[in-house]
Amino acid sequence: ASSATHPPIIPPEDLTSFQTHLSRSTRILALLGAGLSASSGLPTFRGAGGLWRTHDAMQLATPEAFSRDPALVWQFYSYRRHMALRAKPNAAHFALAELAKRRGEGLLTLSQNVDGLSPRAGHPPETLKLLHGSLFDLKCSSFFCSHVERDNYTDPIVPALAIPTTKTAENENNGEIDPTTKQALNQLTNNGKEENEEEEVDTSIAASSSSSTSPRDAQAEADANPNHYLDISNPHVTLPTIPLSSLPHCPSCTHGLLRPGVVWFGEMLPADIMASIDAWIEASPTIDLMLVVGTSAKVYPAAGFVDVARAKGARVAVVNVERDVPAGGLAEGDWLFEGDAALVLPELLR
Ligand code: BV8
Ligand code: ZN
Repeated sequence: ASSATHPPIIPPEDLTSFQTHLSRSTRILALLGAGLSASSGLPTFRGAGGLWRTHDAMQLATPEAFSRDPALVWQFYSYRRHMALRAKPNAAHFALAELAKRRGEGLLTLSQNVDGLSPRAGHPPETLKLLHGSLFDLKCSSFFCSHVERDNYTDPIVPALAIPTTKTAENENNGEIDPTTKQALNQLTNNGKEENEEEEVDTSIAASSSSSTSPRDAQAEADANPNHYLDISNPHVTLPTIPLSSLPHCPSCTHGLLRPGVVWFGEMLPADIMASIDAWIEASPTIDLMLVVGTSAKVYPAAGFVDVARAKGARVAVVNVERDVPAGGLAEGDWLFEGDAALVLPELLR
């Protein structure tokens, strides 16, 4: 049964030993992954979430995919921005934010997530390192241009990326979404308001990605909700084709294409962020506790910080719905708390 229905059973002796250690810890490192946001309705990379339409998300999150088909990659990221904006931080995001407020420099949080939910939970930005960037940052894809935009919450960034609803799909013109539709316009004007005003469009977009409904079911579902976002993660739903000219362009240089401000596979993690993490690690000979929340800890160099913490004496506490533990497994004195982070973490950090 899914963990969300059965509250996790945390063995009392493990809870006590963990909370005793937490209270005595002065240097804590946390590594967060997609599992932390699973209860907020955002699919993880593994399992069903790893597919978007017929594409492996890991393949789309690459510079090669962007240069080969920038429109498809932008539709993938625009969809994820749309989902993340409609998702809400869950109890685990808030519990971590509260611990970070209490501990200040004593807790450094490394998040692999790009969904913006930890910042929206009020996690103090000075001790939150977004290792893989953010869906809401943009940067110019021209090698010679350094244009960067932070915290751009406009959804969609450009009218052509508006997620089609059955209505807009009707008056599609040459594959472009009609930017004059009310939905496309109020999306544009709705730039960055945290709580999007109730739009007439039903925003209950399917949270599960690439649902396997057949073309007929997808059409029936769309017909049943006349003003409903099409679930463009569903391969049976046609994806509008977008000409290059309609994609976001850089305002600073000779109109290079803007790209999502995330770190793709094969790309370096931001050097300034890595330097600030190293400075925190070097600031003391020991690390007391390594929290590993909702991540398979298989993506490097992020996962490497678990080994760094171990080497400095840290005991490791894993929070995961499965027995998905970092490479090298658990050592004597480590903890594995099996369950949904949204249910387990508030308990642990109380
Ligand atoms: C680099 C942004 C090179 C984009 C992301 C072979 C061996 C070793 C390394 C490599 C290799 N081949 C390639 C590499 C390098 C590669 C890598 O590590 N690949 C892995 C797959 C082997 N790394 C890179 O490419 C990095 N760059 O190495 O550069 C270089 C070096 C020098 C000079 C130039 C270049 C860049 C990596 C960053 C990629 N970008 N994200 C985007 O999001 O679109 S990574 C992306 O995938 C996420 O950010 C995240 O980090 C990762 C997925 O991992 P998780 O977060 O763990 O999510 P996942 O779905 O995997 O797992 C979810 C977990 O949660 C599961 O354990 C599940 O059980 C659990 N869970 C589910 N529900 C819940 C839950 N837990 C609790 N509660 C729940 N409710
Ligand atoms: Zn530029």
